[in-house]
Amino acid sequence: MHKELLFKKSVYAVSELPTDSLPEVVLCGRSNVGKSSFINSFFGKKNLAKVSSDPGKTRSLNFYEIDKSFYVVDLPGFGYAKIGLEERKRWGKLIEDYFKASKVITLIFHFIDSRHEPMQSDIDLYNMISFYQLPYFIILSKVDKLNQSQLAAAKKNVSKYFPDFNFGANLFFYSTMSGRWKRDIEKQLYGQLEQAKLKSKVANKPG
Ligand SMILES: Nc1nc2c(ncn2[C@@H]2O[C@H](COP(=O)(O)OP(=O)(O)OP(=O)(O)O)[C@@H](O)[C@H]2O)c(=O)[nH]1
Ligand SMILES: [Mg+2]
Repeated sequence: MHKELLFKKSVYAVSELPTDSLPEVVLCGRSNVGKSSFINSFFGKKNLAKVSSDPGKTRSLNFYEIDKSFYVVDLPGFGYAKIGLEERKRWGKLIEDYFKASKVITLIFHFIDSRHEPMQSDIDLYNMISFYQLPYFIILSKVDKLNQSQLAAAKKNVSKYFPDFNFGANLFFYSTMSGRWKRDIEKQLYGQLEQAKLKSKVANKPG
């Protein structure tokens, strides 16, 4: 399905954002939840995004261009204490500036490790982004590490903190170890991109 995948650029300041207006699908969440791994697994290219078992791997906004039609934007993870306070502040500001500056963010994927309860920083992130009223999905990652009853508990945990999220609608499972969960996310992703395209056509209509 995805033919052409390429790393476009790393962005360290909003002045460096791409200017070609392709829609942007943003991956955010705590450090080490599997955002970068998702890119490689979901789009089927092994070493496209840099992955590490050490949290704090992604240090800039990384833009990946998919089929010349949209960007996937991999954000630095938050919540990792070993990254210095100054660096964390800089990332936080960069992320907020990015949400303010970009006019083409189409969809948010917020990753939460399915083994852990959502944390205050997840709620803070949600509150910051929900201001922009963008389509928003929560992805519970690494579900290969859980058994059936733990999976059910993980869903429940999310609804405790995020009551507006329903499994299959805007809450999904994902594992890089299995293709099982990919189709549902793919459907939502392409559905949202299609809707955004229609909206921008209406907005740009002459007269
Ligand atoms: N078992 C399992 N491991 C995973 C999965 N996804 C990611 N991992 C592992 O989790 C670790 C962190 O993955 P990354 O993709 O680098 O996480 P990240 O969210 O990009 O982290 P930062 O760049 O620090 O924000 C790596 O060791 C991955 O191999 C998954 O679905 N299942
Ligand atoms: Mg990363």
